[in-house]
Amino acid sequence: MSGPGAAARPDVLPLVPAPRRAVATPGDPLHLGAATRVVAAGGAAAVGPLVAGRLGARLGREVPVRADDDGRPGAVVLRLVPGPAADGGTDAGDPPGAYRVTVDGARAVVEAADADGLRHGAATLDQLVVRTPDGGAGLRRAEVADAPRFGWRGLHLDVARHFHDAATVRALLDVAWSLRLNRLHLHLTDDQGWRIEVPSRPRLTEVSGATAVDGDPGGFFTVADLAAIQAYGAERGITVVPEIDLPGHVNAALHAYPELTPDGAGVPPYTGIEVGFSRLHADVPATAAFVRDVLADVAAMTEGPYLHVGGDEALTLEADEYARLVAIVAEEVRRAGKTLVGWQEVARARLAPGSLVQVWDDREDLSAVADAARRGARVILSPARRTYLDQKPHAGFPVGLDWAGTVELRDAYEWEPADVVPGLPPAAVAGVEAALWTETIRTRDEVLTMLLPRLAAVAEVAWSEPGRRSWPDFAARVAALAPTWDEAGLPWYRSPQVDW
Ligand code: TNX
Repeated sequence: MSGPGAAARPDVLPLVPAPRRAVATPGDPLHLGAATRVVAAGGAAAVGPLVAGRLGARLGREVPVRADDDGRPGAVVLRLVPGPAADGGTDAGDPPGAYRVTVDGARAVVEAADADGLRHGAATLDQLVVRTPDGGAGLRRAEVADAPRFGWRGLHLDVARHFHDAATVRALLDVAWSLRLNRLHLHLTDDQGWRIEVPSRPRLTEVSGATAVDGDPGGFFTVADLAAIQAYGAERGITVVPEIDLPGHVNAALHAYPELTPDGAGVPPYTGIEVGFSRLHADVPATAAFVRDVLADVAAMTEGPYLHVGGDEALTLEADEYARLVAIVAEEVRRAGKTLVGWQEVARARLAPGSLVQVWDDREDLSAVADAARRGARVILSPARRTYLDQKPHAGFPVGLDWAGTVELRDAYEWEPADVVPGLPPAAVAGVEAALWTETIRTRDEVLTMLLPRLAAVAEVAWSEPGRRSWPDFAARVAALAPTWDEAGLPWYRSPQVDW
């Protein structure tokens, strides 16, 4: 069966995010069938199973992976090549993650200088799959040369307000891979629940794993769950960035460990959705040991180089005590050998060069962020009006918040990362991240409906150079891509801004 979008727009290559160069070449699609096999040797072999698994799922048949290329038609070849070339001919050489895809009548070839480039090329290949009139499938003939604009292309998921399980996280990793994203930021702790097992502090999950917004069911990831999520991400080129939100957003911790409160009496669990009221106490003796235990344990189970420590909305902390607490947190991150990531508020504290500051509220004065960047921090852009995909796409939408206004598809698309923070040196922009908070988002289907198609818009802002981006062009490509979401059983929001 032909996807309706694909059939209606045979001229549009449904590539999202927009590649640097893409040409549809003449001729029938490369047939996918019994002769289809993935050929991957050496360093490319690590990517073979991803490509074979995905092609196999689209075809409904097993696709083998072979190390040798016998030259027969039907091969999908993955090859590591020394750069440059994949960038489509710029002189600057290839940034990490660049790739080239060529599909002709005989075979498909994906070439890149690194495995991540092969993974991005594999996602492009996946978007070139087309249903053929005989009921089979093929790959559109095309030549694509592509490279990312930013190195940090993230998706954030809040599993603290409502827990979302490993199966949902895997579905998101599949979507993130398909859009060439490379970070999954998991917001693991907040006032309403604690979602990651910490071996040295078992009460965090024993007690606060059970709570969630509105008394809904809780849940948490074990150390083994997190390892499995990271492995699934790594196969797709996605680094998991765990967040332990400190020194605010800690009611679940204070409830599990009463010694963290000044009178030692602890606090009741919290299941509302107010923010900003809870805090650690710099002068409570148990605080420093708690921060050390938790961050050392979480660092030890984190495969990537980043540890996100939150730092947002500690509204009941004076500036002085906030800075002392962030210094304690930053020291533990350094001791654990990780790079600190924090929300924009941490820019007011002293940070090691190379730390990452994540901007979220651009109604605030962001001069401290620009100052931190001049001292060596790098900046991730998640302006709520553009990238907070927990905000309703339009008034009256059944789930979502609207404190930042509504975020329609075009709002998520038409903005420029370099313009968000006044005075920010352009080289300080690490990238872009979309955020999904879950105060009102309970189910997998709600998660996906909030993300699609708006995540595709944010992904294109993160990946594609400004000169490659235009709304009408994006609208046509995303409409051509949507049938693949239907095919994969992913619910999505039919934005009225697109002619689906
Ligand atoms: C602001 S973004 C928050 C979160 C909320 C979110 C809801 C940030 C650093 N803090 O605690 O969940 O708004 O949109």
